[in-house]
Amino acid sequence: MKKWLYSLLALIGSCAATSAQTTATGNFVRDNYQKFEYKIPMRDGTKLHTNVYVPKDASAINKYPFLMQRTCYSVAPYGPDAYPAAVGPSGTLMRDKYIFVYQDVRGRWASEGTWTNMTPNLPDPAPAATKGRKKAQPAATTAGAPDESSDTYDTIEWLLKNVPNNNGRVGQWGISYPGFYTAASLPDAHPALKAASPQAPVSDFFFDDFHHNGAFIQAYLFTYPVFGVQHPAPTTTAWYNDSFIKTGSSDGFQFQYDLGPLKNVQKYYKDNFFWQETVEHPNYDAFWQKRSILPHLKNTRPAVMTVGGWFDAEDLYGPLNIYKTIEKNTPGAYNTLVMGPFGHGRWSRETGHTLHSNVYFGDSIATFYQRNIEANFFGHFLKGAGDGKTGLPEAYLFNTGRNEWRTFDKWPAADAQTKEYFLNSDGMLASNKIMGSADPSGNGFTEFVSDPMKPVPYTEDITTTQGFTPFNYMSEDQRFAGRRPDVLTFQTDVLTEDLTLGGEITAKLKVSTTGTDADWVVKLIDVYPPNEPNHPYMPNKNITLGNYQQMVRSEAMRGRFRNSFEKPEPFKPGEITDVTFRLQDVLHTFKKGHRMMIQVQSTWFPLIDRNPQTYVDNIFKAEEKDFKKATHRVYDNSVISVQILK
Ligand code: PG9
Repeated sequence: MKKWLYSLLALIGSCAATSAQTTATGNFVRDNYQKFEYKIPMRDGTKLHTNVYVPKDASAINKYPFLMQRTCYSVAPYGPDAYPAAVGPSGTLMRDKYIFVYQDVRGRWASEGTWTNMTPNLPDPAPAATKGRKKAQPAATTAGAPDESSDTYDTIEWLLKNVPNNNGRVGQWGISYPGFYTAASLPDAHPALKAASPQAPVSDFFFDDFHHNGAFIQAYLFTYPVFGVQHPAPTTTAWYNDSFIKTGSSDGFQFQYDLGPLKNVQKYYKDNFFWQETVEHPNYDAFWQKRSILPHLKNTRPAVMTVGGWFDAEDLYGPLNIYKTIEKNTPGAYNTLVMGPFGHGRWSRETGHTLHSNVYFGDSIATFYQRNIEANFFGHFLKGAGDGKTGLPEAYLFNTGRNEWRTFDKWPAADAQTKEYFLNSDGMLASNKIMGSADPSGNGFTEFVSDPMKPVPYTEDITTTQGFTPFNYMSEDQRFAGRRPDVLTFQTDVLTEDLTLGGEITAKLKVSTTGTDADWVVKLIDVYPPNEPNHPYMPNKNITLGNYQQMVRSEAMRGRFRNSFEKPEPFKPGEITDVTFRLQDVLHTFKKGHRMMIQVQSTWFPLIDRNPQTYVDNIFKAEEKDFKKATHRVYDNSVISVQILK
């Protein structure tokens, strides 16, 4: 779509928003919706606090669908006369009007019960005797508690019967952890659940949020006070502040920058149940496996539109893998994917989608998504024909190098061509195999000394906290890292024509180390030419685009899990070893005159915790003495496999 159209949309949107919000009381929700608070009983008797906002013009002849969010982050404000400034995933849907439902999940805030992270899904439906629904079975989650699918089923059943003037249809959406609760409603879903949009959903904590390929995301240390306590007080105190209070200082999360072993964190979290669980389950064992929602996404009946952001540092694995899992397990389901040029959840805001100081694609992109994609999806299935003829594509993805949306009828695209680039020891990233000269045997390699006491920072200034979780690094200039001797750099020649990567990226490293353990980080970078004019979406005054090395995609792999995430293995010193792992998908055009670059390193601090590089059973319990320098080699028949689009 033309840029002028985007800005026109944005202008219309912002006018509509202001006009809608300059109402009698100055609060659009209070003026247009009636609030009700309920304690909805689940099948095991546990009551879940639920706020319901009903459009004031709802009636027997003007019925509305439900649009629900279930959350562990509090449905504040509490109290029958306390109204939020907005409801729904965006101002667009708030003005389109739905019966908006917000529920504190089991064990959180004003709801009863016991909280458990990423509630494991109960076994598949019990026999017909229980109306095809799971029985509340003990031990599968916490004692006697059902799962999120059951709680959502019971909530929907209750709402349909007890909230007047509903049209019998229910939608669910949620961003991040609420995105997990949306996906967790899909197994054995209630028949009235017609449309679900998991957005930046957590799918599996061993690959989303708390770990990336088994490497612990140390930058999340300060979030444990939120996720490792039962029943935070049902107040309007933002849970975010709660995490600072619990860590006893206003900058409570500074301790994540401590170069000591993680066992030192114990003094902060000795009675934090999620920290104990994280520490006692360093491998992908049953504890984490049963908390993944992916194995349960089968026979999906509700229409699904999964949404993610290419610059989402927290949950990029989640949206891509929820979409792909449903596609694989339930071919023919209405299952679509939207990936925009956003950070975590930034598509839901009317304004302010800036990805901190770097790339910024403007408010009109989010407005376009809200009005042309999200409103269409929910409107069709909850108010319209509901026959799946939404006119939306299977995949609506934004090309971050061309600054434009592109639609696909399959993702990864059917016509994507796989191409392999070698990490040659002469620093070239070449698709033709140029053997390095460093080793007469022809096995060229590049080597570096990795010192866990001098780790590579994940961002230029690690003292600048990035808010709740790491963020800015997803598009940050990587020249600060490339200058280091412990960061290997490989780049193509200057591109003589545009090169579009669209699809999956796999790193197939051949490495060796003098140690017995090592992590591997691979970063895909777009190198701008010296004379690149400033882009409309790189307006940051501090950034001169000349020679900018923009991070496009990056991922870590804890080397001990190279053969199995469940059964870690040490490295044999000096032995050439395969370490193969997936970076998350991408849609990015490297323009003519740019270069494509790969950086390889072994530390990424404090984004991921430091690998002692001496194999120990549990890195969370490593001692100072275990942290040792090691010399790592990357052999030039290492390959980065990408998918190229015309
Ligand atoms: N995905 C985000 C998150 C989940 C759990 C821990 C930390 C962050 C989120 O819900 O915002």
